[in-house]
Amino acid sequence: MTKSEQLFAAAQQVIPGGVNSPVRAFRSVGGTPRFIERGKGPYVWDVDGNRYIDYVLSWGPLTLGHAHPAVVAALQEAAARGTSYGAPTALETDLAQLVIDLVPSVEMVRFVNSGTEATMSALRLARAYTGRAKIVKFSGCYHGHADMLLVQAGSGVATLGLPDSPGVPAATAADTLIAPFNDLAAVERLFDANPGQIAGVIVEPIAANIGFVLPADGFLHGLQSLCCDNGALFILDEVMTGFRANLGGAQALWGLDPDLTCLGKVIGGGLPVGAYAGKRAIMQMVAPVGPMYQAGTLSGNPLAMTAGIVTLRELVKPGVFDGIAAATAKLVAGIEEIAANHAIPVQAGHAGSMFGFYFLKSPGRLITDYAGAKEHAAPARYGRFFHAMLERGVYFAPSQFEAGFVSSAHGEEVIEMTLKAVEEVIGRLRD
Ligand code: KE4
Repeated sequence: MTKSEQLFAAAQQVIPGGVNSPVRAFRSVGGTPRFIERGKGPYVWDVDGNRYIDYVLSWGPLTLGHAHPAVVAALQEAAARGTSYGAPTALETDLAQLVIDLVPSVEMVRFVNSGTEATMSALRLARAYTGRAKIVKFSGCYHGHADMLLVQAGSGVATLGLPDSPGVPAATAADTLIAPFNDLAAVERLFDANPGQIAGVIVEPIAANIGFVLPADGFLHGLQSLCCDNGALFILDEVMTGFRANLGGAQALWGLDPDLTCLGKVIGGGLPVGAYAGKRAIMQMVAPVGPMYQAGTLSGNPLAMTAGIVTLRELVKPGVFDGIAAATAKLVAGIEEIAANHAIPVQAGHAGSMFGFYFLKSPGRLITDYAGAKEHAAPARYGRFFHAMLERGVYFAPSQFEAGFVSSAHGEEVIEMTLKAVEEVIGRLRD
């Protein structure tokens, strides 16, 4: 037995499925999850000493790669002053200001401890601000595991093929209305059928929890207009796309002006952070200024703030973000070229430093929403690809329904090594 196998067996005795987040369990690709011992730059090493080029990067946060020297040094210095005070610090103001400076629509920020808390709180705020109860989300989009959002969700729910989670009361789910991603007419019908009842529409600007599906032209601006016309809040869940699709998030890339934005991942630099943010008039509803309650023992934690500040300050340095975006574009173009040379149908996409690709059952750009991903993707082929790449030291997401990420530490040589492994593997994928 490998050490990962031994550790996995032990972990399953005391932790459900041996993991603290389902998608880590390799359930959809099979095999034993690799237990990681350390990371540095673009690499992680498992407990058996195997090195991998990491394109999971903790599911997005590590835009500077693992153990960036500036982040580690700042955390060591901050920890020596104490790890948490339960009282305000200047660090929270500094990170809030960085977010406000970078994300066009944001005027105020509230920090929480995860993306789930961010979206959950943003929706409570939308309901408080509008006095309405219903929300709209999109099938396959994943906004964390709050009850009202675990309705036709993506990510681990899609990976495990779960219908919807038991334990979510029907009454809760009843206020969550669903539309297909990229289907503006369906949202218009929901507004017509629920006049004056919809508090907000929440959407991932890129559907990256069903793999990687870009918005159709006009879809996001259409949603924004529908919300404005119907008195509902337009909420962008940029937990994943924030500081990845573009330095200012997808809203900067496509010129959107959401009422609220949910953030996480990158702003914590690998420590637990989330945030909900947006227009001042709306954010002033939040306690203690306003009546909408939300709180958290470790919200704005000085270590998490420190890691987020250092990460964003590094990311905004000239050429850093553009360098990661160029490496990402080169990776995706290489995968597409190799697949085409071997007549293996794939559908790939990228935006800034995030990407994704589907192995398809037949050629064409077929996938525009969750139903399309389930119909046209070939997850068994992806599983074979995943393991063949793992054997060659490349760690992609252990699920066809997840996106991939590149960091500033993924230099030219690392991308070349990855594409060389893709070339070795992809030709053998024929069924
Ligand atoms: P967290 O609660 O996991 O910090 O964030 C939830 C969340 C919210 N919104 C979006 C768009 C997200 O992608 C996520 C979490 N992303 C998944 C990966 N696709 C986290 C990985 C996991 O669940 O282990």
